[in-house]
Amino acid sequence: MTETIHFPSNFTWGVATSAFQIEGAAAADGKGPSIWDTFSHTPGKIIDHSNGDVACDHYHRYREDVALMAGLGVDAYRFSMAWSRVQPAGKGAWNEQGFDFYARLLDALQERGIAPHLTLYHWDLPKGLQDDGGWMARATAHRFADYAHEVARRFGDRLATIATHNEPWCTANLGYGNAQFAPGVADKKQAIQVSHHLLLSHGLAMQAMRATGTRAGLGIVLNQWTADPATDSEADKRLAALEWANSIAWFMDPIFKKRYPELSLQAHGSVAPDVHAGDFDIIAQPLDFLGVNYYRREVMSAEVPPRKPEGGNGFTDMGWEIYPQGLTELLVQLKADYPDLPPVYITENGMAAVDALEGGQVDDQVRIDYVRTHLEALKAAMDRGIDVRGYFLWSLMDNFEWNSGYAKRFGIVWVDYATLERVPKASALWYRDFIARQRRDRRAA
Ligand code: IFM
Repeated sequence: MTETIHFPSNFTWGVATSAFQIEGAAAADGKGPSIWDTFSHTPGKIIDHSNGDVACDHYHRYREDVALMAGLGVDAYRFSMAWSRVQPAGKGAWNEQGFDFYARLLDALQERGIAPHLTLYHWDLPKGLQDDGGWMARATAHRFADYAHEVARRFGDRLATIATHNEPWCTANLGYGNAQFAPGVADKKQAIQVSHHLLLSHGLAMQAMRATGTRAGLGIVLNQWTADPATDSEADKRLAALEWANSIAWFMDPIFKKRYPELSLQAHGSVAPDVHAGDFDIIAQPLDFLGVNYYRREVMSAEVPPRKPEGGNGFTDMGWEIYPQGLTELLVQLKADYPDLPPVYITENGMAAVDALEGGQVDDQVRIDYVRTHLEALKAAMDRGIDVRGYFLWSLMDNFEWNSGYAKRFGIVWVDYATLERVPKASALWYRDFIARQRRDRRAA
């Protein structure tokens, strides 16, 4: 029971969103187009034929949204900046009106005592850079460092943390590997090269931001899971080891060990990335924190057709297995593989559910159970010595779930897309009470 969980008194409780998923105002005040504007307007790409033109209209309703956060009593808000809002082409001129929006948002958060945790890149590359080759072009990594430098120079003293990338695995594998995400390329060699350029851009951005002297904590956010063999067979175990190497170690090893995992390099063979001398020295910048996004595990099966996860705890509306203990196992495994693991934030965790607004309420008990069991799993990892500093629930509100459009709801606040009205779900009230209880118990201790 959550009543018995006690997190440390300085633990950060937060909620998370990203720019393209909530802001709307796609062309307002000088914003340039991003690859997600282009992609979502391409017929056949988004399941419900929607786009991000309006989304939750957070650009105009941010004050209401910050008030919602204050009502929840969160300590912190994780959000991303739309690069093409502040630099319309991704190179050249800055857009002061775009920066002004984020300054207003920071003011509103500051008024409410909510700490801002910024992500620089949550998948919405400026179209101008895509026209120059996107993440396949090594030069894009340098443009990203210029952008990171400018943001840290302007806002570095107002931000609690700055993450370079959100889930580069997705940018590479869904954007360039299987075309599910923008820019819609399906080419394994490109996906692997892009992952290297993303890591390089992370390292260059870290250097550029450090050079500003910012006191914000600097890091990266990775989506991670455990890879379990479906059975005890050697074939399943081999697949599980390869999945861990390709998805987790592929991004962790360069940062913490200045190399790519050997297992993956062997498996990739001729599609291994082109790595320049000195790249790993750039990538392996010391991190102030690692952001971990955890939703599910992978179960690896060599059988045809593959065995499916048993799903004893059920599946989410995304079809993802609910597996809270995977969060404990993941964090323990990370610490074993990377003894110098920096402090961790759980930067995303939450679920898509089939919600319904009835009588002005949304009874999403299933989401409450998901969050509660994952918090228990998180605390179990902390009790085993993993240094975790905070938890950000994904997501503050229902929003544009990429190629699923508005058909999947991850929010703890319901959004009526016809009126843009926000209604806190039962999970929001539960999270509010949970945070309040943590504070009360802290005071009593
Ligand atoms: O909505 C996404 C988010 O943008 C990145 N992490 C996973 C979430 C749920 O799919």
